[in-house]
Amino acid sequence: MRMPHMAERGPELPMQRDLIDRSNASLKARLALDLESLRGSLQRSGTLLALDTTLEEIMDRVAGFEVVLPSWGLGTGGTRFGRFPGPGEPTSIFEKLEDAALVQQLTRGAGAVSLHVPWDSGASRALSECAQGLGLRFDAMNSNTFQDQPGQRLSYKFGSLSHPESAVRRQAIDHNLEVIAIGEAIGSKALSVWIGDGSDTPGQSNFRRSLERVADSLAEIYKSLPGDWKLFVEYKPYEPAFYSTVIQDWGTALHLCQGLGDRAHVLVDLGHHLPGTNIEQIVSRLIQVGRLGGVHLNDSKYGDDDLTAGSIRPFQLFLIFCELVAAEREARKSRQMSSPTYLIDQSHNTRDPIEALIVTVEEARRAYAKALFVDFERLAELQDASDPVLAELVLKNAFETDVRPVLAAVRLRDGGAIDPIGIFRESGYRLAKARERKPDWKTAGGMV
Ligand code: PSV
Ligand code: MN
Repeated sequence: MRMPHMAERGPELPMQRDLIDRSNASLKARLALDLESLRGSLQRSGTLLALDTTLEEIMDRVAGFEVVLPSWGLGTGGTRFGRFPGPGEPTSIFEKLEDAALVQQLTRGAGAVSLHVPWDSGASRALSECAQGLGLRFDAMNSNTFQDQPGQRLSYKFGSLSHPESAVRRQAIDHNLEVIAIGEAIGSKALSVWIGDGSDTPGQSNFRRSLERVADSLAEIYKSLPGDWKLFVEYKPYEPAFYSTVIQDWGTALHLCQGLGDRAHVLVDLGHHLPGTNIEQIVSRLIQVGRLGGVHLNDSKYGDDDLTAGSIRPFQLFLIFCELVAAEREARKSRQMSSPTYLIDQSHNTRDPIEALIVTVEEARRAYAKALFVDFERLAELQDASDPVLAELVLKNAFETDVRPVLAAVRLRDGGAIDPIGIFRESGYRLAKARERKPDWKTAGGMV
């Protein structure tokens, strides 16, 4: 008997199809009612007419909106005080891909994974085959020169791409080149660079010389970037350095990108801002100058950068998506801007990482879907008429639209789950994995 090729039989997915179908069947009728009630309310308010769209068109746009899963978010992260991995967590990149495929199978909104090297190690061919077999793609590659690895020749204790010694900078540059090579072999098209370089005390390092050294090091990396790749430069105000960070804000990241060339873009990690920062305005500025490469989705309450996107400030997330959707609309007309990459970058310390990621995919799509309900033409008129009250109402009306039926209907239509968390719990996936996977307390989980 001829064995069907993978492309014919489709990917082998982690969750049994009939479990999803059974759950969906029991929830379908209620979802249809909820969707019709939303359609009715949008018709009564004149929203669909004003936007010159249909609920089906909105659903298609939401279905096309995907986020990338971070390999490092598939295991328990932890803080510097400790880490509490749960049973059945992945112990290798291959097991992480299996869990990522489950998130994608249930949500249908996360078909790609971002790798972090050397946290993720595996032969390129095996990685490609595994991802392909699970129906996943690889997105941006992340280098890591913010830690020393066992057996590493020179230390990054006093910096990597900005280190005063050229040999350390060379080692860090070479690491980035290796990451690009791995990425090329597995079909990635972007390198994200985030460095922890900085200082802990005034006088420790020279601001200008450190930045010049980073610019020179990045130029070396950029020189070797394949023609169809992008370089993302990520900024962060502090941590691990607590006095000064070399790439501390979007202005510095933009300065570096502009010095590098057209394929260098700024990566905005939502958690990498001091409290109160107007992140939506930063996003807008970067769109305006054509340098927004991607967004790392997460949220922050104090100074952390690892809480679940939308869990603390959902209105801010919505406003960020308003900027992105407005730019998308304009780009669709002028066919300009290539859309930024949306990656999740958060650490799951007490929640099951799979559940946290399922929730985050939903949160990102929720913010995106709500932004699709903004009447941008009306908003522009009100802005020109200097009418802040009605302008705010345009945004609030969209923000308060309950898009849950849209999100669930899109998942159902695309073969996912109406109730992904419910199915995940009912399936006993973790328990089954706990029997199969051999936890290694040194390597299991996320940020290790
Ligand atoms: C740093 O805090 C960061 O946001 C960078 O994107 C890293 O690659 C990631 O988190 C994982 O530590
Ligand atoms: Mn990040």
